[in-house]
Amino acid sequence: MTQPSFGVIGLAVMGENLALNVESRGFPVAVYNRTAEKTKTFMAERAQGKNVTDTYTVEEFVKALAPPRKILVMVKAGKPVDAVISQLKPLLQEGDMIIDGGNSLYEDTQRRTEELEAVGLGFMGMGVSGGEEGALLGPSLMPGGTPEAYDKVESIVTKIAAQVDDGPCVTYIGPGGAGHYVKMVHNGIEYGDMQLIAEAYDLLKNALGLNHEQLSEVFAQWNQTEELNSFLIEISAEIFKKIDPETDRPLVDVILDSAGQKGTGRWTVVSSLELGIPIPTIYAAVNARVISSFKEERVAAKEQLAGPSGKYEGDVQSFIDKVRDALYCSKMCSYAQGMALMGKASEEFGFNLNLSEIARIWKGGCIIRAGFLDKIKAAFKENPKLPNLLLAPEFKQTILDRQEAWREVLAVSNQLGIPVPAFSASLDYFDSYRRDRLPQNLTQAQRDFFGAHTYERVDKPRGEFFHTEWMENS
Ligand code: NBP
Repeated sequence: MTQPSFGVIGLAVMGENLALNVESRGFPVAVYNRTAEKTKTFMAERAQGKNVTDTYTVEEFVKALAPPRKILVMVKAGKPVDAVISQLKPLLQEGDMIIDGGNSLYEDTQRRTEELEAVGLGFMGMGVSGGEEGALLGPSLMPGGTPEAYDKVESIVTKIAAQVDDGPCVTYIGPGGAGHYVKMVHNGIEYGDMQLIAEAYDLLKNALGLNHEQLSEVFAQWNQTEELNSFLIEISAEIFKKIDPETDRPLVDVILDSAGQKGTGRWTVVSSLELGIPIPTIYAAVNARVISSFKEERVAAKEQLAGPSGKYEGDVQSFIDKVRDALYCSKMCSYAQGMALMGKASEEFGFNLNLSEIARIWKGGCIIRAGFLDKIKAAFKENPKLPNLLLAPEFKQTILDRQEAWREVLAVSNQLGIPVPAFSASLDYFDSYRRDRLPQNLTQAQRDFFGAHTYERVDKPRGEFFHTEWMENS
C-alpha cells in the first residue's frame, strides 16, 4: 500500500465523509480522532477494505504520513482547532501543511496562518459546504491561503469537489482568512434563503390554508422554474411529504418551531456592521431564529397581544404566483447584500475575491446551490466591479417586473398579521437603494442640533461641512 501523504483529523460526520471522498478519488488517507472508539467504529463500519490507515495518537498519525504532509482538520471550530494545531506543530516539518476545513472564524484563520507560516509550515482555511452528503460525494470548497499552498492541494480538492457544467466547485479564493470569510457569507446567505422559504411556507399555509400535499406540489413546481430551482426548495418539497409514524401527522407540523444556530449567520452580521455594508435580509433571518427560540414567551404573549387573523380571500393560484415572485425578488436582494459584503471585505482585507468564480463554485455541492447562481456568475463576469447585483441586466428587469406582486404579498401579510421579516427587509432594502433622497437629512439636522456634528448641503460641494445654532432667533 502506498504511504499516504494526506490525513484527516476529526472523524465526526464531516471528517469521516471527506476521508472516504478523498480515498475514493485514488488518494490513500490516514485518519485520527481524539476518541479512539470513533476511529475503530469508522474503520469497522465504513472504511473496511479501503485505502485508509487508522492511527490512535497524533504522533502515530504524523508518522503514518509521507512528507510533505497535507493534514485536513475537521474538528469543532474554536478552541479544538487550536488544540489540534498545538499538538501537530512540534511534530511537523517544513513544507507540511495543515488545512482547517471547519467553520472557523476568518480572523482566527488569519492568526493561525501567521503563526504557522512563521515556523515554515503551510496553513489553509478552507470552507466546506454540503453537509454530510456533500462531504462524501462532492462538496463546494472555499480554500484560502497562499497561492503556493493552494497549488499543493489543487490536484486533490479539484477531484473531491462537486462537479458542475463549468468545472469543479472549488477555486483559489484568496489569502489568509479569505476562504473562511467567503464560507461565512455563504452561510449568512443560507440563513437568508431558509428564512425566505419559511416565510413563503407560512403564507401558503396560513394565508391560503394549503395542506401539506399541496405545499409539496407547489414547492416541487417552483423547483422546476429557472429562478427558484435549488437544493433548499427541492428538500422543502420532500419535507412536506414526510409523515410522522408516531402521530400520523405531517412531520413538519410536529417539529418545534424554535430554530438553532451555530454562529456563522451572526458573524456575517457582525462583519457587515463593522464594514458598513447593509445586509438587512440576512440580519432579519438571524433575528427570526432568535425570536423563534423564545417559544414559551411567545405562547404567553399570544394570550395578551391580539392581532388580525383570517385567510386571504382572493384567487388562490394567483396569490401562490405572487408569493413565488416575492420570494424571488427577496432572494435577489439577499444575494445582492451578500455579494456587496464580500466586495467590501475584498477591498478592506486585500482578499482580491473573484465574485463570478465564487458564484460558480456555489452552483453545486453546497446548501445554497441553485440555478440562478449561473446568472450571478455571468453578471460579475460581465462587470467585476458591479456596485450592486440589482443593477445587473439579468436581475434589474426581473425585479422591476415583479415588484408589484411583491408589494401586494407584503400588504396581505401585514393585513393578516403574518410576520415576513425577511421579505420586508428585502423590500425596504430595494426601496432604500433605489431612492435618490432618503430622510437622513433630518437625522443630520438632529445630530447637528444636539451634538454639533455638522452637515453637508445639497447646494454645496461634498466635503464642506456646516453647523447651525438651531435655537438662535427661533
Ligand atoms: P463537530 O463540529 O461536531 O466536531 C466534532 C469533532 O471535533 C470530533 O471529531 C471531536 O472529537 C473533535 N474535537 C472536539 Br469537539 N474537541 C476536540 C479537541 N479538543 N481535540 C481534538 N478533537 C476535538 O463535527 P462536524 O459536524 O463533522 O463538523 C466539523 C467542522 O466542519 C465544524 O467546524 C463544523 O462547523 C464544520 N461543518 C459542518 C457541517 C455539517 O453539516 N455538520 C457542514 C460544513 C461545515 P471526539 O470524537 O474526540 O469528541
